[in-house]
Amino acid sequence: MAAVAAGVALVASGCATDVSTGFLPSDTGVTNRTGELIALWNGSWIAVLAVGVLVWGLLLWAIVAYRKRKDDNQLPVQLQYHVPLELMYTVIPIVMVGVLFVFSQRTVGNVLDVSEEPDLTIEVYGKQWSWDFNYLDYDVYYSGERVALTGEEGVAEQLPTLYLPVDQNIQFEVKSRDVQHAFWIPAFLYKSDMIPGRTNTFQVTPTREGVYMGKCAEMCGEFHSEMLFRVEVVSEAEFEDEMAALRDAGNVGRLGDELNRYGQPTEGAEG
Ligand SMILES: [Cu+2]
Repeated sequence: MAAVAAGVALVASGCATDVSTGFLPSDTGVTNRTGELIALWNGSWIAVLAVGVLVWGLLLWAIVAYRKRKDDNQLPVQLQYHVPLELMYTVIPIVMVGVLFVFSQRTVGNVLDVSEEPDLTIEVYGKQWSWDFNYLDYDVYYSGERVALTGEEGVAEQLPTLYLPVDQNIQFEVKSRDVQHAFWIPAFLYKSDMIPGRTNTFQVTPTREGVYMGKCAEMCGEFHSEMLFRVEVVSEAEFEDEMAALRDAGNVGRLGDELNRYGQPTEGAEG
């Protein structure tokens, strides 16, 4: 009962405090996807917690109500091969998994839907241990270098920076130059594997200006932990300035497959 009480208290206290930093995530405004992703996450937790409370309650009830009493040395009624009971505890879990599957599949389907025409396409290469960003519509690129985490001040500002214009539908085409990596902006609540020889594609519209952190989410070698980047979601005008700055710096063109470790070509987008 203590565990149940603690669980209920945790949920209750989370709901009572500031919603944006509460027990359940609720900051839905970072991208056009974060609302439904948070709804899926929170809905799943509420569902499994409800099932948990029911199961713990039944367990405790059975333990207490059917405990062995003094002078009671009879075996209780035996229920093996009780077909209705066995059907029940086969069918109910299947239904529960089915419900979680349907909701997950619906949300993932929306996140992976790339049928809309993007406003902007950015090609991202992961490489041991940094990132290349090709802004295809502007024919400019940025080539990142690993920044050693020395513990000194100001290192975060030196990280490779990916610029994104706010309120534009951006198509990401993520690839790898060498081994498997994963492109992850935690605040966007989505990560995409980067697999040598393949292209993974998704679209997202950042809806709030700000600075976010990005990282590699697939153990990829010695300096995996330093494979970091910054994301700046900026106004259209600022974004144009950054593109012009890349052009002025001579970063014209695209860093393509020819720089891959084995020169392997990357195949087109797969759904
Ligand atoms: Cu990596």
